Amino acid sequence: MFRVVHFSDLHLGVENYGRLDPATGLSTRVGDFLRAFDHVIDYALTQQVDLVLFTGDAYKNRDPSPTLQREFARRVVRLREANIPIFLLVGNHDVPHASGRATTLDIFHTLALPGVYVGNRLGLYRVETRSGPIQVVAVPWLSRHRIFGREDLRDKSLEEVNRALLDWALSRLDEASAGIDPEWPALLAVHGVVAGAEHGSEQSLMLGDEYTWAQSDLARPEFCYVALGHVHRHQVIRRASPPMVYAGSLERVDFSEEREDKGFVVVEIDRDEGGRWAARFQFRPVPARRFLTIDVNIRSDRPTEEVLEAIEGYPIADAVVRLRITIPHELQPLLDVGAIRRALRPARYEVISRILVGRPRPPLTLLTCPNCGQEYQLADAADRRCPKCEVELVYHELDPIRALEFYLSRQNVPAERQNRLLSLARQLLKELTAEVV
Ligand SMILES: [Mn+2]
Repeated sequence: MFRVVHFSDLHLGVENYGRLDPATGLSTRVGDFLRAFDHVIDYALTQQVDLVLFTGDAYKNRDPSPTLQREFARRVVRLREANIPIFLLVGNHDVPHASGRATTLDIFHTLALPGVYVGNRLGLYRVETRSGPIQVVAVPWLSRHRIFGREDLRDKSLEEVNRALLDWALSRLDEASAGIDPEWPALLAVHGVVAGAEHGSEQSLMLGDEYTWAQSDLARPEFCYVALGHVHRHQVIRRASPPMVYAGSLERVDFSEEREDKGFVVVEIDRDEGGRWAARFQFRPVPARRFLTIDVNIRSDRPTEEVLEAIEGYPIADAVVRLRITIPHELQPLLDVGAIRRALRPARYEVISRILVGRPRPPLTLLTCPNCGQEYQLADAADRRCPKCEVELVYHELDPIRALEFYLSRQNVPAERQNRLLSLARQLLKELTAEVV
């Protein structure tokens, strides 16, 4: 019997909802991700599994910092020293934009460490384990630029390119599958989207130009288990042999994953009654950082007390907490945000957003000439008349961006700097109003 640990989508370097930890120089969220990773490694070591199979996306991006690379390598070495091989499949976040550049995992291939395998090309790999060889057919993320030349891609639609990519991959997959020795178990490891997969939050990490595998393309009888990576929600795509399973990510990226279990999959491979290799699998949760949303709908004119009372009912200790307060506009000044923050102190990290109900006061009122359209501030037009047209000015409400624009132009801020400040202001405003309806 063989036992394999299948985990995926580590995404070291994701830092949202984290603070800088002065002791490590890393975000506290990176600390969370490493702790979950340690959990997987510890399990593999204490259970003395035969193989650890990682199905891609080691880091948040293609250029991980040396510190993140060191932390990743440290954990690979722990397995290596225990003679447990690890197979590292290349995911889309590991692939560089230019074909000549290395993937984030290529360094392990270059170092040629015994027991460390890098699935950076579509093909058949033979992994030596203490229980005998396991064959892995690796299907890394298929990068258009790595497979086709620029000329091949010219004038092709995205659909045509993706179809060509899958056709190319399927013929390679046929070749690789033909080389499998039925004497030993064979696994298929794929980083990508399989039809029927339910996406979670990783949408925000995706590129939007993805190709999709048909289940029938991958459910080949040569394999006893299809290990999937890329989609962060753990899910079983197919239960019948060969089972097709997304291990899912080890930590939550954002609140859309609040209710998802995070963990890894333990696969047991043995011969069935017919003598063929077959797999059973089990999901094992890791203690991922808890995410918790608290919604408070203000019903009285004592909003702070209402919020504090609501917080008391939740297990906020050590969780990443999102507090959403729905409050009438006129009550907002009564909200004691300092007191609310103090109440949230046991949380690991807190986000407080307000959903304002009712009509806001205009941030700035200006006067406009109905004739020439020239805008004036009150101080500049004391008699409420346009100095040029001599007609009465009308009040004019400005949204914050227009108001800033007006202010900057009156301050004679250079045009280039104006544009930069306005674009930053738009960004800020977008963040501030993201939760406001
Ligand atoms: Mn991915």
